[in-house]
Amino acid sequence: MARKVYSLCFMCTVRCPIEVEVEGARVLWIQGNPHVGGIEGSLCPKGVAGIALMEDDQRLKYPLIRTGPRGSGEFRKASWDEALDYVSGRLKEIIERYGGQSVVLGERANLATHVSKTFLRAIGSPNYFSHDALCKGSVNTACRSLFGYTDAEIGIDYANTKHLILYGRNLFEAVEVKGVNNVLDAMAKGAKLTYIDPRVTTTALKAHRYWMIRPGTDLALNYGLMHVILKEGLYDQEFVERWVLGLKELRELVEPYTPQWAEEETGIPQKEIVDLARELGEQRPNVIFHYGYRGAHYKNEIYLRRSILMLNVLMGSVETKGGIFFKKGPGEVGRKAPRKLTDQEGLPKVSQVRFDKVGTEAFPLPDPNHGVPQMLARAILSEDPYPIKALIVNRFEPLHSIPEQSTTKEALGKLDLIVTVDVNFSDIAWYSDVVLPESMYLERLDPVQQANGLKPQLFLRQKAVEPRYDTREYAVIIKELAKRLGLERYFPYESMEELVKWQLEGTGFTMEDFMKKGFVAYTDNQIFWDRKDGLRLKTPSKKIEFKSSLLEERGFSSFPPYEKVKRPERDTFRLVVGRCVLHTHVSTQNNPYLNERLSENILWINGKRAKELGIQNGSLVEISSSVGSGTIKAFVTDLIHPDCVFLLHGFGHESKGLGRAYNKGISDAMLQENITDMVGGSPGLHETFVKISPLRRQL
Ligand SMILES: Nc1nc2c(c(=O)[nH]1)N[C@H]1C(S)=C(S)[C@@H](COP(=O)(O)OP(=O)(O)OC[C@H]3O[C@@H](n4cnc5c(=O)[nH]c(N)nc54)[C@H](O)[C@@H]3O)O[C@H]1N2
Ligand SMILES: Nc1nc2c(c(=O)[nH]1)N[C@H]1C(S)=C(S)[C@@H](COP(=O)(O)OP(=O)(O)OC[C@H]3O[C@@H](n4cnc5c(=O)[nH]c(N)nc54)[C@H](O)[C@@H]3O)O[C@H]1N2
Ligand code: SF4
Ligand SMILES: [Mo]
Repeated sequence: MARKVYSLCFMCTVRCPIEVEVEGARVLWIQGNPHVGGIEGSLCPKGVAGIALMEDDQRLKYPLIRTGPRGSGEFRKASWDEALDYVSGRLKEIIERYGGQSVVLGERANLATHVSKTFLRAIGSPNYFSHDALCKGSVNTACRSLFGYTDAEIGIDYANTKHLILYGRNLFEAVEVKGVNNVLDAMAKGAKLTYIDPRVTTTALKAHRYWMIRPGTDLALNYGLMHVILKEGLYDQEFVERWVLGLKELRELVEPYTPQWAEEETGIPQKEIVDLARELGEQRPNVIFHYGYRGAHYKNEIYLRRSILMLNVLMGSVETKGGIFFKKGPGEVGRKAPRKLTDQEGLPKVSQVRFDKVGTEAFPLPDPNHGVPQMLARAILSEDPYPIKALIVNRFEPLHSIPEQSTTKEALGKLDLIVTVDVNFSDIAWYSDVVLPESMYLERLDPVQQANGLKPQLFLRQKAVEPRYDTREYAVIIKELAKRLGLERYFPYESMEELVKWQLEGTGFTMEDFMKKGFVAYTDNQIFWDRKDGLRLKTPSKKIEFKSSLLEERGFSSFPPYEKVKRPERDTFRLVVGRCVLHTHVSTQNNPYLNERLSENILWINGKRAKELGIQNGSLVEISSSVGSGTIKAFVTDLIHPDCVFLLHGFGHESKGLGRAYNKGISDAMLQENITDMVGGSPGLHETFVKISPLRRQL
């Protein structure tokens, strides 16, 4: 008899709630959880491909220990005891000789992040990092500079908006299912969509207004918009007067940036800029300037993201329906959140300088809870601030997710120990000394997800089927390592059930409560703070700081004048990258189902420029930057701005363990220079210029 299990998708990080139909050891069907508003059965194509991942015989099946040279792919199968004894033995030696700080653990932040952080604190290392800075570090810093809250503590009420403005937030391809459904619902009720991107994406096709902006000039557009909004008094004066610190300074800053000036820089007609400002003046406060999901485009990223957030504030679209809001947690209704291992009293605090120097004068502003991974290779190679000897990687791919792959490879070569926890035979797994396979998401129970929002809720990734191979849950793997290092006192569980029960103590919920619908809610009502007097801002002034103490106390300007962007010359282009609806970053290219749909990337290039260079649609071209080069098929099209070429992220895998994705397409990380927004923390993934030429000998 088939049964239904409520769980959370993990084909990407969005974690959409799902309903899994199971019969015996087989998953028959996965769909979105019908009980969750905005999901109601829907799933994206990658979510559907979860079954293909489960059944993939090329995924990691058992622990591996390397036998040949690094990168040779020569491993032997090991038992869990053998693999864990080996890793803990090597870690012990390294910690004794070089200290706990010589161990770095990096991961894509996930439900077990508190387990990773606990492990590092227990061994005396400050060196935890997540993917956050690579994805949106500067958005995080921008939010903290204005509101005192991180971006993770701020949400967007798409469903009730009257106008959504997206700056390269390609929502209909780089999806979150709930977001997409809510935007479609809002549009059905008459909401407008404005989309800005140098490339015509699916989202552009759905928009009422599309602007093919010159890449890198969004800040100029925003200064032009602000100029009109302030000059014509289109903003929410009551809200701004009550909450904003620094309006006068903003006014002075944008005074010279007329719409005409913005047109020259961005290529967007001035009349259209003025029209948008006036339209929003009518629709406010239920308008959203989307501050970005991936905010890692340019080296002035922090100021672009701040400007987008400031536009929301000017429109008064903060803590209002159809605008942006501050997420509410269980504390809001006098209840307790699930416990985290990091809450434990007695867990050591580590105060040493981090490998990336975040929190020091050299790099004061990025969020130390996440760190800055693109500094890893530099730190390993320079041994500054100290030698790093071991890297533990969980659900993260440093070879593709950090720019300048050649330098990352060089740095990895210097390490004494590389351990990877993954579900796929990723390139970093291929390069590791020990590979520890995690059970894929349908096969495991994970720590509790605390979903703060207008209504605080908890979700659970419940196990749908037993693991097919000799794999384990990450939190159990870490507990076993800690045990071998004599640190088990910080890990008060033997199994995932025990950990989840421990987390739920004091919340008023039990595991059984999740069986019925897959989630539990602390309240049924949406909570909005009073916009007149009740915004609990966490900035020092308790205001929305256009004039930011966070920035200015560290010597950074709150209102920098605009710097013109560099334009490409003759045969060079700005390299811009992004996602598509069929793949998740670098994870799914080997998925049997998704690989069949899309198995390699191609290079979008503007028709006129391609003609000048003698490049035909479908022909091979050489692409090279200062740090790497490769060969790729050209997609000649007028749907992209002439200044840039576009490459889908996630291809060019080198692991032969990925039988279907091996050597297909090229990696953007191989071409990108490692350039960072040193204020906000994100890499400038679109700051690299590449040279394109036709490949003379077509293969
Ligand atoms: N060059 C370049 N770098 C980028 C980006 C870019 O566009 N270009 N984008 C940036 C962005 S926005 C982000 S969010 C990051 C993402 O960076 P990553 O986290 O590195 O990318 P992912 O593809 O999400 O996942 C990485 C690994 O997780 C593994 N994995 C999948 N499921 C599981 C699981 O259940 N358990 C375990 N243990 N492992 C699992 C996958 O097999 C894969 O090897 O990259 C950033 N870096
Ligand atoms: N299918 C799928 N969905 C996903 C993910 C996934 O891997 N696959 N990943 C999730 C994650 S972690 C993230 S961070 C989000 C990413 O969500 P988005 O940020 O929406 O997605 P990207 O594809 O990274 O979008 C980059 C877009 O920015 C455009 N762009 C480039 N330069 C400029 C510029 O100067 N100005 C403007 N306005 N636009 C520019 C590019 O052409 C591209 O279309 O997606 C999430 N959803
Ligand atoms: S967006 Fe798609 S892949 Fe990501 S969690 Fe949701 S259903 Fe899964
Ligand atoms: Mo991301």
